[in-house]
Amino acid sequence: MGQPQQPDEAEGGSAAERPSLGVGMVGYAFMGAAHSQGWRTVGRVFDLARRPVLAAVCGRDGQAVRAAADRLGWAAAETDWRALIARDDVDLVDICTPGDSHAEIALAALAAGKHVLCEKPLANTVEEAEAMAEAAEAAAGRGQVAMVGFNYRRVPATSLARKMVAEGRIGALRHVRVTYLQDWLVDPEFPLTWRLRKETAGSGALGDLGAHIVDLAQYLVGESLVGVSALTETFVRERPLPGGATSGLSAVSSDGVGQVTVDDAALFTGRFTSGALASFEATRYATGRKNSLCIELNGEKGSLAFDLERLNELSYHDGTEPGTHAGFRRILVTEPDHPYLEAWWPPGHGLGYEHTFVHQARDLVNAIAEGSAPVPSFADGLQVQRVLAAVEESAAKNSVYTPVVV
Ligand code: SOE
Repeated sequence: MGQPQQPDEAEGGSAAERPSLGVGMVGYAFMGAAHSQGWRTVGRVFDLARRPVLAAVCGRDGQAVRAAADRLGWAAAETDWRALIARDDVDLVDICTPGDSHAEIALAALAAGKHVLCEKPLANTVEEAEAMAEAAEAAAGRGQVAMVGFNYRRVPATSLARKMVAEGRIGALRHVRVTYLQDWLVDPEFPLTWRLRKETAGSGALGDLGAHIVDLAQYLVGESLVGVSALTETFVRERPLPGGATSGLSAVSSDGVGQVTVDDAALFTGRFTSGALASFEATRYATGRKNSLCIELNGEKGSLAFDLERLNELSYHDGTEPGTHAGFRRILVTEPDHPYLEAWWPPGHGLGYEHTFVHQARDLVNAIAEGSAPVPSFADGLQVQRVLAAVEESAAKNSVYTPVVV
């Protein structure tokens, strides 16, 4: 079994004296591995008032979770999330499971007095998200914090873009254009995993990718979407079960195949409070696009553009410059005075996807240490959930403009 990760005590010597923050994580697949990386690294890079300790990881399969604990650096393994929450060495519960268990685990953790980090989308339904936001608000009064894992806010370039929008560098906003494209479902023989069933995932590309871009757009703009018009589609409606008819999903199938009950793609337009217009595309069928997230904002005075495949860069056009030499310029976001970068490498030595989870851990630990409210809060996660619900409602009515219920 791995030992709890400690910050480098040789440097400065004081880190080990800081009060620890015991983390307990539920789930250890892709997101669990990414969060583990964040927890392992954060105290070694950033100067934190609390010292994160990877106390225990939880999963249903005892052998597999013990192997994951060793691999990912967790001190102990649990097979029941209730036992994880009950541990005295766990102060913070990090939820990295499919959406169908977010609400139950988060509500129990908050009731037990723990801080909570929950992967996106916050829940599978608006009702669950409402209960979670309500519980988080009550827990805040008891000094607990709850945050949603919208990690793309934590790319230095997107944080810089937010700062530039807030400073008025692009002026009054007119357009937002966002796409989040993947292609892992193009093959009709790709198996029916939990992500393709409504009861586990809530929705498909909409909740998985759409949730990210709705949050990112609203964060960058600093406003909420007030209404949407949407189309969704499920291109391949039946898929082979993983492992054939004997797999855990066999209840939903006959002859080794099962129904896809979520969307494969979601397209929608939206309106922000200020009247700015937005378009969104989230799909798992964009052949050749692996994890392509692009966002562009056009304002009266300028434009900003970000591409996750070039995440150390931000494009900026200053529309107030003389037309003779105006144009988009590439800001290399690796300077020490750029967001998060004071603690990393010398200028020009870029960061990657995994650093967003380190930054997420930093912001959460800081909020806990300072007793401040972390963002995105569960209330922010609920608002995104309401946008997703409006998208589904609009799509069901063939794109009728649907207000986001506040
Ligand atoms: C889906 O393919 C997925 O893993 C999402 O669940 C993540 O949130 C996203 O960051 C990458 O893609």
